[in-house]
Amino acid sequence: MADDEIILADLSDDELVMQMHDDLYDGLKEEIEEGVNILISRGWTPYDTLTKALVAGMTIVGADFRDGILFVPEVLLAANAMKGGMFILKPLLIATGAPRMGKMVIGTVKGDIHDIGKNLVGMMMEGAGFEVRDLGINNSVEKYLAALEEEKPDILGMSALLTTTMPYMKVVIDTMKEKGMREDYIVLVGGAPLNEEFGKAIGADAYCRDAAVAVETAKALVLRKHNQLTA
Ligand code: B1M
Repeated sequence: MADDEIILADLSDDELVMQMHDDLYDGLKEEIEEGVNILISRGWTPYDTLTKALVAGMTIVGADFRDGILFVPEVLLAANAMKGGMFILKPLLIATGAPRMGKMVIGTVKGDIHDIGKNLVGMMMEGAGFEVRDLGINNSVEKYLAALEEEKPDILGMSALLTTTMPYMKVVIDTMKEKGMREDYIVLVGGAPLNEEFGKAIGADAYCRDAAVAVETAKALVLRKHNQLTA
């Protein structure tokens, strides 16, 4: 072992989180997995581990990607490391014993292959008691509609990370309107380039800034829908 090798378990919580940001940046999947396991063993909640160590680290990657300091291959490695950490956290986020809340179909829109945020929303929704059918990435309007027919969910969730793909959400919502099925579902949208105004403009029920907001919004709107149905 090299003298200067860092022993993650010897670091304080703050040092470990900083080191995990560096390791995520460098795409070191095994180190990220080890770091996640250490934080959990120290009593960190899965949610804090996810947001403070992983999501915050990915924000740094995003800034340097934007500024041309990092390129696609490095960002793919960082994404792979992040997924390694999320894989460990997934069962912990889901195993909350929350009562059954409803069902959601979620997918990233056509032309877009970003899936980390969407996966995170899916995990947190499952943790909150929703059944989730994940359609993956690059979904055409036909794929969304087929899944709605098949699953009859309460909620359709759509994710887009590119300014060039976010308008596709309107294509899906407009097609739902044309087919007279828009009102049968709660439509939630999210992704880094979106905002509340965009959500309103395309006719979604709500824009969700992050996974925690998606869960809160979903719970509130499902409750409202059930109250309307029983009124
Ligand atoms: Co891409 N990429 N990327 N990328 N990438 C961004 C999005 C970008 C902002 C980077 C930058 O320039 N700063 C930029 C978009 C610019 C723009 O359109 N304005 C960009 C670009 C340009 C590209 C390419 C075009 C690069 C190229 O090829 N030249 C290309 C496009 C490929 C395509 O999709 N067709 C590309 C490719 C890639 C990789 C494949 C390398 C990789 C994706 C790997 C993967 O996902 N499996 C990648 C990554 C990792 C990023 C960044 C760095 C990180 C995204 C991420 O995972 N964030 C990203 C920079 C950034 O966003 N800051 C960037 C972490 C995640 C937890 O956050 O996804 O925002 P986020 O999800 C949040 C919320 O947004 C919300 O909740 C989540 C959790 O809190 N949310 C929802 C998301 N979806 C939701 C759905 C909901 C509700 C809430 O439904 C109800």
